[in-house]
Amino acid sequence: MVAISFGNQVFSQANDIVLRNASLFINTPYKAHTLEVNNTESLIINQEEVDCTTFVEYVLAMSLSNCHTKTTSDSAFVNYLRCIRYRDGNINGYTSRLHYMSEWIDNIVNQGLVSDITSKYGSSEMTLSLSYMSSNPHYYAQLKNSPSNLSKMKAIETTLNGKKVRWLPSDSISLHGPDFIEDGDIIMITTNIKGLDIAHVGFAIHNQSNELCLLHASSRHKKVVIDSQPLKQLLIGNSKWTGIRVLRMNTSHP
Ligand code: 2YP
Repeated sequence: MVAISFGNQVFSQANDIVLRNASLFINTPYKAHTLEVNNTESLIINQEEVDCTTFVEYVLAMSLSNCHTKTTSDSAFVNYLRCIRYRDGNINGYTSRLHYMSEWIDNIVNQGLVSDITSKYGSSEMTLSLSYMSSNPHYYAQLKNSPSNLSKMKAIETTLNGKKVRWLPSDSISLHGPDFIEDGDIIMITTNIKGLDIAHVGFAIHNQSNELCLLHASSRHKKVVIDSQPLKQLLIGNSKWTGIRVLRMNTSHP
């Protein structure tokens, strides 16, 4: 049994490998843009400071490779991280990185690494309409400085648009969460921001009152935390957050 303590609460998880690995990052500082360090795209591993996405990527790669410690050398960890972060695992420039979470999901579902739980339990369907990055190149150094990357990103958005995905709107999420969500599941928060699909990601964890909470790299708390506010309250408190998609790591995977 894994006992995760945070603040004055102890979360005891029945050997949940994902939460065990995620808990290694608790209090790790939040930092955006840790992957934007070189002009040439390469596999960056920086577990000393994370954003919501790199936190989930490192924990998933650790859990898939069954290594229970932060590592930069374990070859299985490095291989899984590359497969998670890059389209079909191939690093080939900035646009080969999976920037939109909908494509990030498809990539690892297609590799058999995770299952899309909301494809089964999602009560609603949305049609992807992605344009955020190509419409806001000034937010992305490698788009602002490269017309070639910008045109590639537009083409990627076009190939992704029109795809229908299942999701769960906030009003169908209770304080204790839908029963199908398990501790360690990956929670992807959908958004109404124009041209964007997902606005934040983290892990599901139920607190001692069995309320569904997020273990996530929080820009508000400026570190990795088990949020004291249940997910339901976070969703109500953010008008740009509309609901969730849920993924689960496959314990038997290639
Ligand atoms: C991603 O943003 C970036 C990737 O380019 C980057 O901005 C987009 C569409 N993609 O490689 C990756 C790692 O840095 O981050 C994330 C961002 O969440 C931030 C990091 C957070 O909440 O900590 C993912 O896309 C997850 O949710 C969205 C969110 N981006 C925006 O809200 C624009």
